[in-house]
Amino acid sequence: MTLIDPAAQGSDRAAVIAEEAEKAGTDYIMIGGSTKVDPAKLKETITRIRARTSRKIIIFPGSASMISDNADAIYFMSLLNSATTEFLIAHQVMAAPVLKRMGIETISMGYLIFEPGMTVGRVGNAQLISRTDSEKAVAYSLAAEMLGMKLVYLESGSGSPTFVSEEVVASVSSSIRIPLIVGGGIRDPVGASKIAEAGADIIVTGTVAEKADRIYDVLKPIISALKAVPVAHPGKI
Ligand code: 1GP
Repeated sequence: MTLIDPAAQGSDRAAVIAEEAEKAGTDYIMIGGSTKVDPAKLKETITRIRARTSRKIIIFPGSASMISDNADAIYFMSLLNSATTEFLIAHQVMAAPVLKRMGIETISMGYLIFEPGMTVGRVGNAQLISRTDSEKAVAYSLAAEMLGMKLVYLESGSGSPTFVSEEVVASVSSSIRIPLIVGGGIRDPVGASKIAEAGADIIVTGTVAEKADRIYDVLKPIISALKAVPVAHPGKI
């Protein structure tokens, strides 16, 4: 999946990223980030992206104000390792009635932030999990599954210099039955293959395309490398 932060560039550039990402083989466009964005800009960005790709668009909200009725779905996510309740449940309580009225598909997700965490770790007041702490990662992921969440997302933070260790990905992947998403710091084919081989069902990249001059040329080898890895859990997604 390709993550586009509507706060990071204009809607024209966002649409170009989505178009190039689709050509390179991405399966979904995620739109969101931790920086506040005007709802009108979010909506416009989604409209522009939709005009240039046929990929489904899922909102990856940084707050209860990142809601738009022109996306295909929205992650209804909880930052499970936050030290405060704001991103654990408070934004969800604010958003739920709005989403209900809107009728948009919500996909529940347990969101876990690992070191270094970057902006989202700071904004989310996360009690960062070590990138090698399989025991804690598995415990949180099992808790997400037992709470009825449909996805688990292991996040190192956008632009992170490292990603979650393969050991953590493998341990979580073999412990839960729900699909596992891994993102943050994945920027080359070798990294993407390692995470896919460790058992991630979905891999998210954002920064690598946002920073690229030749988006297709950067994304194509990454997506091809991870798609060459046999699907971790056929039928899970
Ligand atoms: C951030 O996991 C995503 O939420 C993507 O991270 O920008 O480092 O690819 P990058």
